[in-house]
Amino acid sequence: MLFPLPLLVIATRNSHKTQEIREMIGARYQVRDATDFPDLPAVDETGTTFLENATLKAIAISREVPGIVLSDDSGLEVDALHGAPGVWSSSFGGEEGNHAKNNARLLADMAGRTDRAARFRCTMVLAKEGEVIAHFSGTVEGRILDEPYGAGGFGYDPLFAPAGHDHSFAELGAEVKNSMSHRGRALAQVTQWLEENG
Ligand code: ITT
Repeated sequence: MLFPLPLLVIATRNSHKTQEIREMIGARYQVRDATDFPDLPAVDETGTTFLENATLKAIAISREVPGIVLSDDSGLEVDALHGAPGVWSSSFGGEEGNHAKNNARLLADMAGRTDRAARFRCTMVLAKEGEVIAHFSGTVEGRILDEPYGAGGFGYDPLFAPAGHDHSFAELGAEVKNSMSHRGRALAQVTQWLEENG
């Protein structure tokens, strides 16, 4: 007899995040996200840290949907910009979720700078029925390129080359990105925790 895969609802409306998570764990979990539950409330990300915002999303969505909810708050930290865009990564260019404007602002702010060091950071929170169960974090170090390269991935991927690579995440492709990304590293801890804790 075949048992259905356990349901894991991702507290996001960013289809790229869901797609990456599904590529990494879709064989073990039935992955859904906030777009599969049209009546869910919008969550105001009023926190000043990734953990605060991930917690807000996980609590709000897990009050409304059955089972375990996983949130992902993530972004890019650039050393020469004192950690910006950080938790404001998705609206850095002035318009929420506009990746072209975000990338244009990043390139403008980085013009002429020799320190190109940066990292992606991802914090994930597991919650059930409005209560936080556990949280996890992953980072990937790298550098900001002088111009966008590649068409894969999303967000700042065309401008970010992970350490040890001369190509951007957008050029390296999903499999390579997932194997070393901030999201992949956080998610590996999530799945290990779920396996160990049922
Ligand atoms: P949800 O809040 O609905 O999950 P969001 O896209 O607004 O979606 P965040 O508030 O966590 O999510 O902002 C994440 C932003 O950080 C995202 O819009 C990108 O600009 C950037 N980002 C995060 N992970 C990235 C990745 O893997 N590659 C490129 N950019 C990324």
